[in-house]
Amino acid sequence: MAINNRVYQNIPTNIITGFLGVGKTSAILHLLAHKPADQRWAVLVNEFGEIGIDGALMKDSGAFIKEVPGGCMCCSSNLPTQMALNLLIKQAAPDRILIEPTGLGHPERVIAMLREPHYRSVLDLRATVCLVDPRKLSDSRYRENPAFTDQIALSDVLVANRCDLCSGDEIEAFYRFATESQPPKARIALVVHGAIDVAWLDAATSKDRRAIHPEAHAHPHGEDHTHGDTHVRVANARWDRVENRGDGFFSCGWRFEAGMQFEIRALERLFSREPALRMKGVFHTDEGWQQFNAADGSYTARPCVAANASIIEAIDRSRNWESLERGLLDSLVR
Ligand SMILES: Nc1nc2c(ncn2[C@@H]2O[C@H](COP(=O)(O)OP(=O)(O)OP(=O)(O)O)[C@@H](O)[C@H]2O)c(=O)[nH]1
Ligand SMILES: [Mg+2]
Repeated sequence: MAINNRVYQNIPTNIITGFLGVGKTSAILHLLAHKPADQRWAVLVNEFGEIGIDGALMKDSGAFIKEVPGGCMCCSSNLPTQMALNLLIKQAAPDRILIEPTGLGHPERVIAMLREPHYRSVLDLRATVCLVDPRKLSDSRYRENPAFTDQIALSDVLVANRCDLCSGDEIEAFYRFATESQPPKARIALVVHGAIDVAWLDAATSKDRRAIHPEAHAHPHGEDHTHGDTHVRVANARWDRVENRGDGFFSCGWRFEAGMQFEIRALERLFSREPALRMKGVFHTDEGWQQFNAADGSYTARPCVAANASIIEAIDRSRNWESLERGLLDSLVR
């Protein structure tokens, strides 16, 4: 591919998959911190919610980041993703590209898009890495979810993350499951906080991996899959909210102008009440800018670089955002 007369060829590219909140962004941050110092890496991140948060979470990583918010990469139409990818290649001229699809996304179409003739000589698609929380393997709500099972099935490298929260039995069950996978995984590993090894990105790939639910995303945009069918409610000049839904999940994002300040203690109380299945945000607080990140019943909060606005995204299995919104508004400094 030639962009501005410069030819880009065979850029090593990896997809980092895994279900909502498993630790994909943590893994990418770990990889960026451990990459060869003389290389420039770029990240393409796709989020289910309309307000991208991961870009802000990775802002101080030093890498070139591009976000495609609002749906999953495969069906938020390939066009915005391809445009973002082309721009990322042109602007960053990267030595490697890491791609984080949404945790609710089915990886098959993403892999197919990257193998299209247009990208064949540009991208060198290396190992697909999937992170999985071993505790979820025994939960039928996850095992029956096509995106969850096919993220695992289509991965070359299968990594158990969040191992600090797992029992010995859960780790053992993961290991048994992973070693029985066919075709065999190139690498099976146990980590915490996404501490994956840079070398695993170049593990052997296999074109024989097949999706268990190939039909899962081969859909016209229908009743239960309305990515892009967003609902925006502008509350007033200082904040607004935007909703989306698809695959049985609902998302809601809020944007508060930077001049509005949150009480950090009130946010801590709000996040510890677990108001949604997945919630993350970047807030201007009375103790500076802070990122909050909640998944699976616990949350982390840490200082971060300033953003243009406080941004919050929540994902849940039902759409009832009123009490969370009230909680956010009640957390504002008066
Ligand atoms: N206890 C524990 N927490 C972890 C681990 N890995 C990640 N986390 C935390 O889990 C939360 C979600 O991590 P992310 O890296 O944002 O997960 P993600 O898969 O990128 O999330 P989405 O992009 O929203 O799907 C954060 O608060 C992390 O700090 C781990 O191994 N152990
Ligand atoms: Mg993420």
